[in-house]
Amino acid sequence: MNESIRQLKELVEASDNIVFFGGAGVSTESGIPDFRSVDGLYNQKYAYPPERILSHSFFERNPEEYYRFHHDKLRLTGAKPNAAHLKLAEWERQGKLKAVITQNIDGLHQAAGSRNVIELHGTLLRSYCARCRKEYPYEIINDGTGVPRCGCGGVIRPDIVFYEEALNEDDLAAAVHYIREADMLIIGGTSLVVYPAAGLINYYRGDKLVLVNKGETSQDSYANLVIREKIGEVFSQL
Ligand code: CNA
Repeated sequence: MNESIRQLKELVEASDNIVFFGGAGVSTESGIPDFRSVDGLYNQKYAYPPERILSHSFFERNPEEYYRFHHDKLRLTGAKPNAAHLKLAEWERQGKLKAVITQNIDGLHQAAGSRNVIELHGTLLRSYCARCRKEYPYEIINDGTGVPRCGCGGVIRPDIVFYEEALNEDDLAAAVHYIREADMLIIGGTSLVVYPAAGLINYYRGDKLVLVNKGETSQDSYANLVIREKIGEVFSQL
């Protein structure tokens, strides 16, 4: 175990009010590509940039093109939680961790056993009609092809937050609350460029801000401890 991981281990052992804030990098070791790594979705070629395809106006105007992308890249295909998801769930069971705040939409924190998960960008595990709001099991999108339609004629959509859409206010308020009250904030697997989610970390008031990210982020200089390694590999040593 290297020195910075040993420091992280000591901080975790001494805390009983940890909050974790994470992003797509938490799930790459489960086989789900992120957006901004070299092999991430933003570096693959599509007719439109992914930010555009994943926007509210694009979904409304081009549901066929949206669903081509969705079935190709967002379909859930049985990924399993990795050591990072599992360790966070274990800390929650031990009463050490109060909340996981995630930008991910893959449901892997809950699959690992975490209960208090704030999904800032929604989840692929729920879907509903964009016109009449009737709810549908997620398989109607995940196991289907083409554009899924409701009995009312509306297009069924995943319960994720598209670009141009607002985050759920209750989720945002809860995230602010947990971060503000946290003794230790661990940020992992996020490039910290998607707002307003990335701005939430400014609510942290403590002196145990730990960043675990493969690449550099704009917030590295504010952290008390920076570990530039794979989060699953790091957490498997804690
Ligand atoms: P991002 O912008 O793709 O950044 C990911 C960050 O994680 C990068 O800085 C990488 O260097 C880093 N990273 C990648 N793998 C690892 C690893 N194993 N260990 C540590 N760090 C790693 O993703 P963000 O989450 O910051 O951006 C927010 C978007 C991405 C949200 O809206 C998500 O919904 C969206 N997204 C989610 C998923 C998912 O649910 N699994 C997948 C892809 C994109």
